[in-house]
Amino acid sequence: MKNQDMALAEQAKGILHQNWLGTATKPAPKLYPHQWSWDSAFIAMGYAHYDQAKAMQELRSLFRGQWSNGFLPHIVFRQREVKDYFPGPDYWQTERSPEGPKPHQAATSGIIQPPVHATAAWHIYRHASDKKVAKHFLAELFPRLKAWHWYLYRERDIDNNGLVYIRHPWESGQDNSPMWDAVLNRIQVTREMLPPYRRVDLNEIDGSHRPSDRDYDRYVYLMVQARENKYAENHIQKNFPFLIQDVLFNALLVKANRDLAAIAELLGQDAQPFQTWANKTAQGMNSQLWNAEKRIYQSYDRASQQPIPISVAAGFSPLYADVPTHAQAIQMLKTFYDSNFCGSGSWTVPSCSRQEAMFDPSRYWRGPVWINLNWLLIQGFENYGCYHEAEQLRQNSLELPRRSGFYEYFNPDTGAGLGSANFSWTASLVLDLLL
Ligand code: 2M8
Repeated sequence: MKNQDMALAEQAKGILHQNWLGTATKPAPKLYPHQWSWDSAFIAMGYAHYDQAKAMQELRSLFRGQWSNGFLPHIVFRQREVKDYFPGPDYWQTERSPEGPKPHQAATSGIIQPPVHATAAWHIYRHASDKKVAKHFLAELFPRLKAWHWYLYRERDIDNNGLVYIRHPWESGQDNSPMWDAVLNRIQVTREMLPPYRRVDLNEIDGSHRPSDRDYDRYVYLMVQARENKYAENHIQKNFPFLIQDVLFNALLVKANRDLAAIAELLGQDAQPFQTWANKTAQGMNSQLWNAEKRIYQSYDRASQQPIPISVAAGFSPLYADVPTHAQAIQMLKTFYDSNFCGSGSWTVPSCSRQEAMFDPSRYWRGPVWINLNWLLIQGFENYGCYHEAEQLRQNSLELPRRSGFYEYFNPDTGAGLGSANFSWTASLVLDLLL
């Protein structure tokens, strides 16, 4: 490894070390002081290269927050003494669900995040220095992973076409993506309809780099609606204003099912159910989420039964899960070049196409580069033999933190770091790219 790469890897390990809470890793020093679901999966994949015990611990501790119905919450509140995160447990009130954890067991949120966990578990095994211990770990986690995927298909595959829905923008992981604008605009909210709240994220970060207050009101509204329904999906689905069959969520689920099948095989268990789920979701994506005209996958607004005609970087994520045919992949590559997802003098990949009117190079999920999306697309390009694109994207993904630091996201025009400094998944995925 080159000296500059060695130095970058050491810095990345230092960040994970600083963000370690004793049993789990927080995503960022101050902005995100607890344990987040998909962050933990990405973080575990970084640890897997140099500290197998921590990698396993990261996932184990996350699954301690799992509900009795398999639901894996998007936050496990780790530091009960840390009050400065909004919304905390008092807002989620997950005790309203008979399936939520009891207060003495864990405090969690009432929404989920993209299912990268079986992928992380399999990744830990693949890179493990002690395979025996890693196999034992997989055997321990397997029932929990199965319960998690089964929850998704049982409770969220509303049309029985393999497409799992999300019911909150936070469930997508891409909170204020322009994809959600039209759907959120339909929701009429007044302050009287909301519990009093204060945004603590703005203590840390410039408001023009975060979601708007208008969006936050709608996030809080949707949180309250789910809790009023006691988190029972059969009630929530009836006429919830935000029900989306999201590309990224479903693509990651396809991949996670394939990885769960690999785990099952290793453990001598039946792998077929997970392959069947993977194929069903992949088919659902190809029939409902593929936009042949725009040559990219786009999410579907299930509440109003309409496609969401916005092109975002996550629209390429099906490449990562081997969902498109080779012919579709060639079409997607054209979009990658034509729709200003890349271009000379700019950093790839902006999270939203520059051709979209709502593209904003510094506002969170509306344009900035995110290392986790890049990491997915690098593998997606490799899957389809696009090694040149993969290598360019890899270089970009290393050069951004090298120049600007391990930021949460980056301005695609200037490469400047935005959001929180010392962000864990930027560090862990850089490690995965390097080691
Ligand atoms: C962001 O989401 C949280 C809400 O869960 C927030 O804005 O407070 C998103 O970028 C999400 O994808 C990420 O998991 C989380 C923690 O890094 O932050």
